[in-house]
Amino acid sequence: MEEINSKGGRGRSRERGRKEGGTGRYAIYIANYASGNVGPHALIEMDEAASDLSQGVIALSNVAEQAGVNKFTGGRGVVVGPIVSQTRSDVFCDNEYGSNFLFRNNGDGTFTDVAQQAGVEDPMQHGRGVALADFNRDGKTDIVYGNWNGPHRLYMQLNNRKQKFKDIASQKFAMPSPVRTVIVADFDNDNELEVFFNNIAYRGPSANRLFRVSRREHGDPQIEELNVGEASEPEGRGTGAVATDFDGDGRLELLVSHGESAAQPLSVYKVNQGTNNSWLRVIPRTKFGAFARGAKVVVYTKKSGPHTRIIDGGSGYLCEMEPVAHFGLGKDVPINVEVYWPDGRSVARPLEPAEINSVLEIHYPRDEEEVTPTVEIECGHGFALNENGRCTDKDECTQFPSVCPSDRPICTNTYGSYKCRAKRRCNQGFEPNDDGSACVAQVAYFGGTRSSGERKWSGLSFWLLSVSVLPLLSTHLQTGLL
Ligand SMILES: [Ca+2]
Ligand SMILES: [Ca+2]
Ligand SMILES: [Ca+2]
Ligand SMILES: [Ca+2]
Repeated sequence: MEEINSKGGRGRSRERGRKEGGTGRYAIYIANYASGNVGPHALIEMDEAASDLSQGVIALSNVAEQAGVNKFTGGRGVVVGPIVSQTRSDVFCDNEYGSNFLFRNNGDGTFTDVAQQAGVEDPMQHGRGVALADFNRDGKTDIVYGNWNGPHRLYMQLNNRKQKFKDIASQKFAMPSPVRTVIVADFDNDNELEVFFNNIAYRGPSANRLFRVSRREHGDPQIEELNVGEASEPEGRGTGAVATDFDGDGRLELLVSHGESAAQPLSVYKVNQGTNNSWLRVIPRTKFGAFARGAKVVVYTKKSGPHTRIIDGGSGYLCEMEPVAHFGLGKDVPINVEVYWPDGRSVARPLEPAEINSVLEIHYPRDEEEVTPTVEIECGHGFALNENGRCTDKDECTQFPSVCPSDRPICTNTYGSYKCRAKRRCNQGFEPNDDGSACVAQVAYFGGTRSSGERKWSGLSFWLLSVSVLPLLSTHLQTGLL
């Protein structure tokens, strides 16, 4: 512990169960700010062999080297949860003067940095607050973070390509600022998530900002800036912030702390909107009864599909979020809740109408509880129970081959729904691409080497092309997309 304190790491996050993905005991991930070859990232775990619980002795050890996370960097933000893994705890670090890390949990106590393959390295920027959420409700975890006076990022995890992300931040969202904490929460309980950027006024005013990121069917989420009201604090020296329901009315309050460059009092804000919206708060527990950091909570609704929250210990930056999955529901009705622990165990149970607008505690399953529940579980539109008693996407195209109308007969399955489109006909020399959204040049082969369809014409002399074939070719190029 001495080593850690002396390095002054700023982003801290608790992680449960490194070995085999979940022992029910917390570990602590520490992002250090390294100086040269001094101060690698640390991973502190309970050393069970050296501990004697009957005597009250709990020994800790730094296992970062064995785990493969002992990297040297300017560590800033850290967030832990199932990011590219289904339930195991992965680690994302946004760093300063160096590439970000995305440590995929290998399930054997080791991690592999997949940031480069995933497209989240962002090597030229200096990360600060970070949070995990599933903005488009496709079951894949997305990452949002702020860069210090650099473009802020909204990385959506792609559904079609494995463990890859793309930045969909709009120009306004990305606008550089001296950012500290970043919070994702549904502040007005309308069932769409907001992103709050806490900025520090350090060379002139810098207002805090709030964006709503709304899911769209078959498209990237829509991003709109909201009026953050008095929480804009243009002169605020904001350093940290948290969202929690202080007064128990089911709506989140926002607490902003200030300091570092000037002493200012804490501020606590209430949200004016959304008083008539429904909500649900879920608190999963470990087998020891502690808050289950690293757990994933999914609430299925009648109309708006599944909403996912990850209980993480240290997102934000210089602060720690509450270990509660807070769901705004708007006018929708929750029908089923599933909780996944880092070791892969899970429970599912239906939600009663009387449980809307309440706080639920969900305990780690006893052995007999994990089996398929005997009670009837509904999953809502587009989802159905699988053989394990968990809700999963319905593949409408396979289950109902004639689900699409005759004028748009080509069916593509999507998460929570499906798409129908017309058969695409392409001109000679072109063929539909994999998802049928465009015509692409047919692929031709010359002596075993692959080349594009246009190369077929290259065997002809250019002179000939210019006389008769070139007009034909250009017609194809213009009308290739029908
Ligand atoms: Ca997602
Ligand atoms: Ca909202
Ligand atoms: Ca409240
Ligand atoms: Ca589907």
